[in-house]
Amino acid sequence: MTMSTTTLLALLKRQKYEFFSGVPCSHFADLFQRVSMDSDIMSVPAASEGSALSFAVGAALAGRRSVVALQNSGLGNIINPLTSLVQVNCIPTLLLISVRGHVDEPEDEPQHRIMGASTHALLDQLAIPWSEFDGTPHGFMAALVKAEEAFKRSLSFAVLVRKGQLSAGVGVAINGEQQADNYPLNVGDALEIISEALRPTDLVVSTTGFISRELFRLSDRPGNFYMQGSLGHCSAVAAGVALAHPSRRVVALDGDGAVLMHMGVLSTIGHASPRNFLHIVLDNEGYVSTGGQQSTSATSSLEAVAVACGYRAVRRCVTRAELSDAAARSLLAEGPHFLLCKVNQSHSHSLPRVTSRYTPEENKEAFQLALNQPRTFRLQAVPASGAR
Ligand SMILES: Cc1ncc(C[n+]2csc(CCOP(=O)(O)OP(=O)(O)O)c2C)c(N)n1
Ligand SMILES: [Mg+2]
Repeated sequence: MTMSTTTLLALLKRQKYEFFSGVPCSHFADLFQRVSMDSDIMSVPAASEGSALSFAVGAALAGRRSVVALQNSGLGNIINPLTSLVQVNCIPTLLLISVRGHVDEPEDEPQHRIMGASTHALLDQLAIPWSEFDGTPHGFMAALVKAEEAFKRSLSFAVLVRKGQLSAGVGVAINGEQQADNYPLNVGDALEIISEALRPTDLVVSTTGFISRELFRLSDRPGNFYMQGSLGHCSAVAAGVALAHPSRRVVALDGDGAVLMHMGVLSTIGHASPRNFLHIVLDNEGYVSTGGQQSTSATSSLEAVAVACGYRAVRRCVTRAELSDAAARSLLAEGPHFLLCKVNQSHSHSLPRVTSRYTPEENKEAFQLALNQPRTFRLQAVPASGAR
């Protein structure tokens, strides 16, 4: 059974919900775009699930009923404010949790397997009552009534949403791809240009979602470690490799949503300052892997953050020529480098999954083999323009 996001919003409004925040999942269809256009509900696109919940708590303190939407992978980001803020202060909140890796869907991606099998037990352990959405308006209303009962006992309540249960709303079509259309390159173009600048010995750690899948499609090699899950942690993994292996050049291929989720890591990288490290952010101003929901990178200057955090050289590229020059220069001079590349939201129509060829463990083993080959590189003294 499937219910539209228009109906979902209407039912939330009937129950007097007035504030929405969250981090997208593809299961939510166009919910995030639709709520952002709804004048009856104030919405904040949060960088992480923990801050989404905290915004909701702030709104609740100010007297507004709040709902937070997240993927079950985001439970890891939410548990601290959920337990130490929401539960301790008795500020009950409605959670809409999309369930990836449900035990009934063994074909789902491996990064969701453990959380998929643990979501219900985790909520039970935290004493958060929940109900599984059945895909009907009646079922959603019944869940909202149960939420009311929980709120009376100062408890939060979770509604668990499965794949295919929410469909795009009716009325004005919302196309997430329109936002960054004005940039000439897409992720595939950018990865081709970057790949040309790489040496066979360079190591690459790529972020979860379409960026890893495009890299796998265009340039699969043993020196690629494809992150699946752990959104926002790709640059720390890559910088960890760079610090532990100073004789190898290491590249993090990141997304804007991922960087925003754990932006504090930029300060750590600037502080640790691995000279053999290049951080490339493919910024399409949205969460394209989950449907093109808007991120907040269009109104932030991630490159200015990197400068302020102590990266040695920072560049912003939009065109093919700019990216090609910046990638070549960054790979020759001492880092840490930060290269922000604005890209549009288009992708190849058939993006293969990394798991069609490797299990995560096989990918790790291939990467470690590539890492332990004793070839080294020497940094050359080419000044990167835009160096601070
Ligand atoms: C903690 C967590 N929250 C949400 C998700 C769902 N998710 C997977 S990929 C993705 C989008 C990431 O956006 P960005 O880094 O900008 O890459 P893009 O998809 O735009 O290439 C999201 C939200 C997740 N995997 N983990
Ligand atoms: Mg993005």
